[in-house]
Amino acid sequence: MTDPFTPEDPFTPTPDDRFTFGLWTVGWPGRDPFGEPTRPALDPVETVSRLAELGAYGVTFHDDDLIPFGSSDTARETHVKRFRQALDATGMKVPMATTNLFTHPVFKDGAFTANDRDVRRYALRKTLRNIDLAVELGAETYVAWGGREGAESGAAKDVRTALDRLKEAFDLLAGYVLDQGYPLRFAIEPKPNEPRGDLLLPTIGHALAFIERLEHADLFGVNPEVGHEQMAGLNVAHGVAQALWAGKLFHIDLNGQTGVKYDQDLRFGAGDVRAAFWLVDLLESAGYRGPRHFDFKPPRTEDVEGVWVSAAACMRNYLVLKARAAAFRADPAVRDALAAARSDRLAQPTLGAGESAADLLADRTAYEDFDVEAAARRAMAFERLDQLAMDHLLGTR
Ligand SMILES: [Mn+2]
Repeated sequence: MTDPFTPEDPFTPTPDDRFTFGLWTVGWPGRDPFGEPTRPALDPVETVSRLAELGAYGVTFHDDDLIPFGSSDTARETHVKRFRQALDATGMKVPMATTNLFTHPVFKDGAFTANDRDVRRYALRKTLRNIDLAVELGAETYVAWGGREGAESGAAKDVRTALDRLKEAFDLLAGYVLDQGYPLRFAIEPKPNEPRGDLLLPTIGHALAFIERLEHADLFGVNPEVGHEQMAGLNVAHGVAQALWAGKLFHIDLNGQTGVKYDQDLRFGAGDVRAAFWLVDLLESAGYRGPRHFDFKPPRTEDVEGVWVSAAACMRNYLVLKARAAAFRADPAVRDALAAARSDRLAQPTLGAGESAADLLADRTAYEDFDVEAAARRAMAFERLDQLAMDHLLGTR
């Protein structure tokens, strides 16, 4: 058997695979609500070079990942310069950036929807400043995760008014991007809870509906995260499919989660591997062109070397699942099973070309002469199809 981490391995990533990682992912030192960090902070320069060696395409960042909060302008310039040199030296790209609007205590009641107006204005300034840097570094997508936009109690946050403020913020940011002529789009990241008891825009569906109310809705899409949908007990592939259907899948956060519990941020492929299989099958078959971005946390049991093992495994699992999904789709037995499941017929419009409600009412075969009992007796044969998928996923086919 081939060593999984040697170049001869067929699942060794290259930049063409478009794998990206947040600086905060591998850089997470392992601080959690119950324990101190178990690892040292990573220098972004080291992160860029290690990820480049592993075959990644690029990195992404929150402003504070790159420039520690409160840095002077001189220190800021130095941090950006070192980072840019690391990018130039490795060829790594920065396709996405985002703002940290949740760590500093000033954001304890949120940022764009904080009850305090001065906090909201500060949050907008912090975001505008990082948008300028994101564009300078070549980012095409700006992710907006609500962070602490939410509440723990009922009367503390008037949700309808908070959504007015959230719309106001996004309308301002989009207007700025248009005025500057920046080639940047926004991707809203839903999450149901954590760190707040309840967050605004908790699922992909909530975010898609919200976007339609924005002044520059065409500049906004979603950045679904696997684990965030699964924290709400939802089917992530279904949610991502709806985002694709709406033309709104601007970015994606890949990771792992085992059901409805705290935000685990496991490496991609760990957790619900069947959900990961169907998600990769969807992204690949739909021709999704964006980065495959990992937003995970190497468990705090790992040392720094373990961090790189975990990061490499995210990419490896994606490529393994991609190969398994391709084999599933190419299998003649699967094609037969899809035909037996009559999956192709779903693509046939329910009405004939130009058929009206009156025409349908006049069609006796659709109702009066329709043999309901015979149609009810037809088997759908989905189990055979699904077991073929299991066999491919498990490598037994
Ligand atoms: Mn997460």
